[in-house]
Amino acid sequence: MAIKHLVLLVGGVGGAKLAYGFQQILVPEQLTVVVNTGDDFWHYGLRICPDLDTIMYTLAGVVDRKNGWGIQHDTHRVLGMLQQLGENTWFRLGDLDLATHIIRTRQLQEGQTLTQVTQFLTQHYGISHQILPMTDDNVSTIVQTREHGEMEFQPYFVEHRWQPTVEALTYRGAEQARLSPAVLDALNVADAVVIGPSNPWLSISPILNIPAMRAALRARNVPRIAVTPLIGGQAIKGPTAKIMRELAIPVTPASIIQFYGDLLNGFVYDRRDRKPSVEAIRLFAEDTLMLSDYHKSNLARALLSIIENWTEPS
Ligand code: FO1
Repeated sequence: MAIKHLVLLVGGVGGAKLAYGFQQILVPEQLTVVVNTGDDFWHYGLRICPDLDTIMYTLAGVVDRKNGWGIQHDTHRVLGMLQQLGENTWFRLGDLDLATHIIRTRQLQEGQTLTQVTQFLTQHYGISHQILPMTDDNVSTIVQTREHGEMEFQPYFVEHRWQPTVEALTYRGAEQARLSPAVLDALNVADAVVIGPSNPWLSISPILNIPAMRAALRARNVPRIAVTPLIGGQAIKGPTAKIMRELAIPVTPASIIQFYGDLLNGFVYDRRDRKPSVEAIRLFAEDTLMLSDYHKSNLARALLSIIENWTEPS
């Protein structure tokens, strides 16, 4: 069966690689990328949506490939001047990147939803595939740390380089958050849902903690497949393994499967790893290390083949 519509749930850099892979092999009508907004925050009076921008810049082909976020060849003159004026410039905003935040902030203040603003920005960046924030309501990931108590996400992740010890995570606003009509429409027509290899605790949980999202996923009797964020007991980038250790969770793909629970009916682990000993879910071994654009499309193609060959048990 050829796929009609795939919904991809993602966070930032890791998820962006898989989104790029799907962008290469699916036409715009076949793909919606739903993005975590739990990392969003206000900075210098601007609304910054790091994961949305990472996905947007990646699909527009302008992302800084070294960092995985921000715009390639950007300069930091504004940041330099802010530093001269005595600011602690821990969050590195590029000069070109600032334009996105200025436009977004103004449009939000004029009363547009984040979905509408994102549609405007993606159109102007020449992206045809649909990128949607997980919700138009405010959700903030809050990190409870041993050293500093409760921290907002960006100070934890960027200013403190995810070094504080995580004791717990909460997703402020998620319980009350609603799904936008655009996200609901995409889920209603989806014949597959893929959870990208993003950090389950930091990037995917904010999405799944919206009750309507969990309900919409459970209502879809379609392949719901997560891609492992771990290879050989390590995260490719970022603190997934570190956070799992701090939360006393074994750093294995089986723990990720357990974490997602009944929201999944399929899981892709890395072919370098041993098959997780988990029943009641379909397991697939693939090369999940997306070092090049070729690997990104290959993983997307492998997922598509899994979905197209999916048959419900009779
Ligand atoms: N990540 C960093 O590690 N350091 C930064 O200074 C930084 C700045 C930044 C600016 C704009 C943007 O859209 C993203 C930025 N990121 C930065 C990435 C980002 O904050 C995190 O990778 C995500 O929130 C986690 O997915």
